[in-house]
Amino acid sequence: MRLCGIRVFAAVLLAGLVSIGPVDAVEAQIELRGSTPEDGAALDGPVRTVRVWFDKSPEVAKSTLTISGPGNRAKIEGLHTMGENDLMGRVTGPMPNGEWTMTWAAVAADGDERTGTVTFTVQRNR
Ligand SMILES: [Cu+2]
Repeated sequence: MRLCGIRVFAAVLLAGLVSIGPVDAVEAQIELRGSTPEDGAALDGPVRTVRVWFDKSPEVAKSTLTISGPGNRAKIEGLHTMGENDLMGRVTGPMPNGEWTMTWAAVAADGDERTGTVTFTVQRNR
């Protein structure tokens, strides 16, 4: 599918994330393990796809991924999973320079639920 062009990159990223460390057994809630864009990223242009990874599989129908920033006209559409404990979507609409916040709310099959944010900046070079 067209959305999956970053799949190879994502697999490499995910392989790197696996080495982060053991899961805290006390923490049962679904946890964020990574994202594209990464939290704190400084981008030189708008993103067309976004993706977040967790320690377990999120239920797409119960989970959400939204984006907000200057003008608030960009939207995340077509939320789906690539079957790698992830949520993925495409970004439509204009994404002006500035600070953007991606807000995720994930519900796991066992009912675990958590929300969080990833922030990044867009600053075109010309
Ligand atoms: Cu995809």
